[in-house]
Amino acid sequence: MNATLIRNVNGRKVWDSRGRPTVEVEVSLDSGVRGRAIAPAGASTGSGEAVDLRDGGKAFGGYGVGRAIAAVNGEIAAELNGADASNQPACDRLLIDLDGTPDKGRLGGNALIATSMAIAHAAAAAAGQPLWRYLGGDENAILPLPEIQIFGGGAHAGRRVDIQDFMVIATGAADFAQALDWTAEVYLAAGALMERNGRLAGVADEGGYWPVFDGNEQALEFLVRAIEDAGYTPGKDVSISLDVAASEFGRGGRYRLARDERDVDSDGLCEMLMGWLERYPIVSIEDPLAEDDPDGLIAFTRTAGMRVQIIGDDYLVTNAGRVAAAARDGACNAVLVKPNQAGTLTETRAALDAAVAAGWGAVVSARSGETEDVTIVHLAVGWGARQLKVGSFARSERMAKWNEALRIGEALLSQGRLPPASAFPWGQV
Ligand code: 2PG
Ligand code: MG
Repeated sequence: MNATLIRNVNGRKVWDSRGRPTVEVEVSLDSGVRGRAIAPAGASTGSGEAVDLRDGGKAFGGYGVGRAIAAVNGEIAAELNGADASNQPACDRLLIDLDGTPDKGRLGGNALIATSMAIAHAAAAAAGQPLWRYLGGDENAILPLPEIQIFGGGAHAGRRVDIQDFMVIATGAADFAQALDWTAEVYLAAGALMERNGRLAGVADEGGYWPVFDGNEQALEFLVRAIEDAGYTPGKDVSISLDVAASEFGRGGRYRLARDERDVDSDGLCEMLMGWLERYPIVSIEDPLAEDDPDGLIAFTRTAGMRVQIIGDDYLVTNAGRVAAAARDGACNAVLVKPNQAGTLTETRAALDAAVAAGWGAVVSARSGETEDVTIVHLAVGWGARQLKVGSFARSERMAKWNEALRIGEALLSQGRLPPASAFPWGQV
């Protein structure tokens, strides 16, 4: 018997945070040890990411995963039978070749990523280790700095405002637990502020407050006030991070800011964002321009890249080749790392490695459709990614991740300590 050989792969339909079906995979090894993982799902997706296999038709709004589950229990299980779970690259290679398409659409990115992550969990379990330690060892393991949403928007909030994520980063916190404490206070203060102003209307997809604002910039004004109301100094203790998700409202260099009733070109959007960087304590900005606007991204990075983190999400889709090319071109200075954009863990890791090689930042990220699965927290720690984005500070598909990080922190030699400020682009100026 070889303890780490795969004996069984079992797919089942489970449900995500939007009440949509998704794929869970359980991998069993020769020794009887098991690993399990669930695929998340995006709403604002990049056109270059691995695509989920969905059933279409009327049931569940077309989001059924019957075909993806059948792929797991059929072709994927047969192919992986006897493969060595402790050789993740070889297992992922089997999955990639078996699918055979550039976008993983035949077997489904959802089927592949759940399988790939379940293999890693099984291998870690066989080694008797938590996944973070199995991936990275003890010596340099450190918790990531959390990036936490306060207001949702864009595709996650019925396009009530155009900008997608208004987030905070506790740039002054000494450790992870303190970063969560401060964020909890800001989230609470933001809710109270919304209520006092007659704007409290529930939460968006990732648990941030529903954005009842008169314009995009008003969300920033409210966010600064919430930070102050909670007793912190904006830009020192707690800073602002945005995901503009500009691919959702821009194409061909034209952008429609519906909430502001404004149409702008690439230069106009850059100018608006530069104005925000002047007026608000913003340290990080994701997808400032659309995925089809590389010239705009290069121009924005040239202007703002020295003082702020510029993250590529839709533009880079967790793809190592794209990260390397963007680094050469001078577009962005950080990558968002979403395992299901790549489709396997090996490809996800390659994108992170490409970012590190370029001297870039990296933010491991959840999707807007999530579950209780906490794999990404282990990846962020085990791979040393230094930053983690999970959505807001409410709802258990989000809190499960923050809580898992607290547990991991207790086991680390670095305890809950966060990377030094100099590890981040905004700490270098
Ligand atoms: C993003 C993510 C998370 P989605 O754009 O970064 O906020 O959203 O999963 O819908 O792509
Ligand atoms: Mg994004």
